[in-house]
Amino acid sequence: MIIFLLAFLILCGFLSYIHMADQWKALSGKPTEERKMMPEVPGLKPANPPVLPAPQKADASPAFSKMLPQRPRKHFRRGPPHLQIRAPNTDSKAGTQGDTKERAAAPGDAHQKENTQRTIISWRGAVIEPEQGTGLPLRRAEAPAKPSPLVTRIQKEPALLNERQEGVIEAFRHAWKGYRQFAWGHDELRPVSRSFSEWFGLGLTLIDALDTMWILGLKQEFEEARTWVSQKLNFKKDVDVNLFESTIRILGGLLSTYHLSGDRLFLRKAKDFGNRLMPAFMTPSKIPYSDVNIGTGVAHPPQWTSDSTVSEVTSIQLEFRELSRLTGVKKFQEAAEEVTRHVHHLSGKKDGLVPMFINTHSGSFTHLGVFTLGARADSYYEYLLKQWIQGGKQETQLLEDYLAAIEGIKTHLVRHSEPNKLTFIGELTHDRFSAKMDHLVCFLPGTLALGVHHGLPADHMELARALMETCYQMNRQMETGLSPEIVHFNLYPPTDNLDVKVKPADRHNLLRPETVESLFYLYRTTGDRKYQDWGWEILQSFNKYTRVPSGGYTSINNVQNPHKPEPRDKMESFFLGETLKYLYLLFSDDQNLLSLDTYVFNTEAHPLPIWALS
Ligand code: DMJ
Repeated sequence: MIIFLLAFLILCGFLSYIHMADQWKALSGKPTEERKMMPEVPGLKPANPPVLPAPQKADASPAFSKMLPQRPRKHFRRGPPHLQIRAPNTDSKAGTQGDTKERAAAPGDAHQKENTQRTIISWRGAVIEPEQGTGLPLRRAEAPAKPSPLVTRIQKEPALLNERQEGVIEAFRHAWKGYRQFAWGHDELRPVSRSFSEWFGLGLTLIDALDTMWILGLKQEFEEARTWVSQKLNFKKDVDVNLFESTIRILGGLLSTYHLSGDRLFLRKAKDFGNRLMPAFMTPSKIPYSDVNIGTGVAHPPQWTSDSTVSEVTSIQLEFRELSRLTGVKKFQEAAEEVTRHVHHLSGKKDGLVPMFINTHSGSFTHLGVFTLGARADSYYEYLLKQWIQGGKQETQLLEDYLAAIEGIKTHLVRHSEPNKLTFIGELTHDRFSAKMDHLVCFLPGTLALGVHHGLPADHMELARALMETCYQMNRQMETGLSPEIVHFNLYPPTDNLDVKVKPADRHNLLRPETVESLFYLYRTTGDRKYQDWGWEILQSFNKYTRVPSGGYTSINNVQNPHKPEPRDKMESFFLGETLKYLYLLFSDDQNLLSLDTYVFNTEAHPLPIWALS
């Protein structure tokens, strides 16, 4: 009897074990795909990281000299594609555009031969439905936008490309080749190790590069990326994003791509993403937190402080305002403009200059007395001007703050270096001047020139030209021809002939756009071809010292050592979103290619329409 009972109990235990094991397997198997998608953000490591081909050592030869672009060919016609305006596509409306076309080589398949013949795909970004597209802008978020003739005009008139534009296209293709092969759908390419890195886990480079592909006329690449957005981009993820960075790159990228392509997929994605960012504004002061979890809707400041960065909270307005205008949903614009109004009235400024931090509880500036045009303050100034332009030059408070700030800059931060008297922008710490200038500050000559283009005082242009020369010299005086992250200017005659000194910790170059961004504005507004020549020199330096043979470009550690620039193994998304786009536009002689009278570029180089006066 006892033996029988024991045997029965063992049998029952065995059967229930099999049943439970099946359930465990089902439970742990289900989220596998989700885990693969999880970003590698601090404190949120994927349990099961995506499988990649084992990284191989790339030829990290410092000179990369064999990889210099071939002498570009003579003029020939290309550029933005001829597009057919088709009848509305039901597929597109449903948000499930077929994307059924076969491809010989799937992106991210590192084993696939690059020269595999691919099926020619049609250009579908052109589906422009009568009720969609770039709106004739309204000043306020009162109604959804109407279609704009701008979109079709850009597409119908292929530009005459010159050799230098061809050089940019070649560089873009090389960068894209690396991203496509080794980092497809991930945030950033690590070109040397032929792998990728994640920041938000949202395909950052792909989204940042969408409108660049459109502008450069890279149909096939655009279409393939669009398919990824349609099928794989999912914002329903338990992941923290930085409000500012994701706004300027993702929201800005989606909105501008919608405007250029007229494809509502991008607007739908932008609206979804914008909604997920909104919890960031739920703070006691309405000054948004730096981070927000787009899956859970929980927003928070950085771990070490309840402060936000001033440039971050004041450089999301172009995008949120435009999102409201397009969707008719007012909350985006209202939340962003509340911040602008609040900062406008705050004390703690010095002749229009703002501190670098602001507290999300009290709403006051913190760390008072420190003023810079570099990191943490830079785009506050840029967005004052650009919002004023975006809104049809109606919002005089923005203009007043901008003009006051430029006077503050002239009074407190502008100096001249020795021996060559380069005009530069330094920093102020409790009334002590420091001759330190971030490369980030090189956005300023372009912004000043843009203001003059829109009717602001002509003396701003003098400062713009002088600063442009300085930013060029920050590149030129380096052995690689590429600017370091930070320079210090000599205020007294040095023993050598150089105006610029670089500290060992500041010698890196992250493929940033600011110098070429300003060159674009200076060329557009003056027509002086030397700015194109300077941009061409910089592109050649990128090709010589940062290009990775197997695909992609890399940040480098030492711009002063042409023999050993030390690749950092990362291609930032803004290299495709901004640097190459601005170079392409700089080399164009077509003033109507994204005219400064029609578009305003956000701080990540995504063009948004200027609202027409109603
Ligand atoms: C970009 O994300 C934007 O240009 C931003 O305004 C500053 N930093 C990078 C480029 O340097």
